[in-house]
Amino acid sequence: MARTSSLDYFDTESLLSEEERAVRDTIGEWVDEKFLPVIGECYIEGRFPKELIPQLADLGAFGANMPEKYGCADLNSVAYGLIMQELERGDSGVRSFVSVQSALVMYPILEFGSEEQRQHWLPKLARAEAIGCFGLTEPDYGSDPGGLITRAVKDGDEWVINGTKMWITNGSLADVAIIWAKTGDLDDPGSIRGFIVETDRDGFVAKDQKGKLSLLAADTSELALQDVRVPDDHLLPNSSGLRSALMCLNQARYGIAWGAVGAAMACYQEALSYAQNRVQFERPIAGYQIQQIRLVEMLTEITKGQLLALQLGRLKDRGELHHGQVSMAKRNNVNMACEVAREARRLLGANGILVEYQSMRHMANLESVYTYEGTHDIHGLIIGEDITGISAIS
Ligand code: TGC
Ligand code: FAD
Repeated sequence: MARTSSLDYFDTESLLSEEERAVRDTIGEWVDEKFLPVIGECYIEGRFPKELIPQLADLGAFGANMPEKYGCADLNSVAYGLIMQELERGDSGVRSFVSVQSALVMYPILEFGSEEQRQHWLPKLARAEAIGCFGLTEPDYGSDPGGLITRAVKDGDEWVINGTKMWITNGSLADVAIIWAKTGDLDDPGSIRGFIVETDRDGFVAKDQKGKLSLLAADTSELALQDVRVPDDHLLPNSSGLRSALMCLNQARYGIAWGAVGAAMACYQEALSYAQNRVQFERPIAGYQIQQIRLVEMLTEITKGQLLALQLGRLKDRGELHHGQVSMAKRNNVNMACEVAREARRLLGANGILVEYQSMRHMANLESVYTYEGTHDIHGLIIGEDITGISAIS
């Protein structure tokens, strides 16, 4: 007799609270009922389904782990992670959208902003009345963001910002951008600080990144800032150095560690069902040893990823998480999801290349997830430094 609940082979369900399960089920139902019916078409059209954004706001998906006084749901980290898992079970693009808004726009305002900035922006961002993006990466500074050349120079009671940011998720949809820049000039660059920049300011231009073969249902843009002026109170006053930007990345990488499990679960489920129904040589292909081992390996790796994400969340909720652990979970779970998606696509034969099935869409998306928020290699080197005490990065 097949175990019908085999997506949760080790009963991780029993390790979740009632509230955590309820949050997961609410988002999961939304993904099944509202998101999955439209994602295939959006993917082919190359557009993010932005008409669904208000529904995500109604579900409390934005800044879900942030305080109620700013209009957020104040959930714990595990519930937040389960939201990311369920969203990415739909598509990495929708998880990216929510991740950026929450971890990379709301979090820096909460952590490094003034009380006025928090009260002004967080409720709007939670209700998606404003959409945000996060500009750290530049054309010549990806893995090495400490070298960034965007400059913010003080002029009276304003800052004047010049620079180019590349590969910015939500860039063209955004009303507001968190821009990381060095204060000072080229001779004396000063330290890296974060700025809140409205995207309708003079000199701010966002341009869609064309030609992507991954994350087609997501907005990715280049931002050009030419003499963009913002008042002094748009500086995030408590941001200080690259460390502040990296603290934001920890939050987003945490969500990705969970999200990747969701993408892998979708691919495994599709592969299992296909194998049970597709008959070749007068037998379902699930009855052949090669396909069984393929499914067993997928499920084993997913199960390990689920347990890693859950323990990561428990450590985060206890305030005991360190960033090497986040790197290990992001690195392992994304790599695992890439392998699962590829194996699922192969199991599906020719049908596996069609958009009606999910595995190839996830497979293509996960190549971006493998690269962004720190590449697989960079996370390996972060962990390597953590365990040896020697940096092999530079
Ligand atoms: P390094 O000298 O190692 O560190 C500078 C300072 O930061 C501290 N630090 C951290 N703090 C908090 N969290 C972390 N994860 C931290 N990592 C390092 C460090 O202790 C130091 O502090 P202090 O006080 O001594 O100044 O810096 P480095 O220049 O050698 O950097 C190396 C490295 C590899 C750690 C880092 O730059 C890196 O992580 N590179 C990858 C870049 C990246 O992940 N970019 C992501 C851009 S955003 C994005 O991709 C969004 S996609 C979103 C979506 O669509 O979902
Ligand atoms: P590079 O840094 O040029 O790396 C190229 C290769 O060299 C990689 O294989 C890398 O692992 C390797 N490498 C680099 N350094 C070392 C080293 N020291 N040792 C060994 N190998 C090394 N950024 C933002 O700021 N905001 C966003 O919203 C955002 N969204 C993104 C969305 C998408 C779809 C993508 C693809 C990227 C996004 N990024 C964003 C940028 C992303 O974070 C960077 O692409 C990533 O950090 C890698 O930088 P890079 O592409 O310049 O690669």
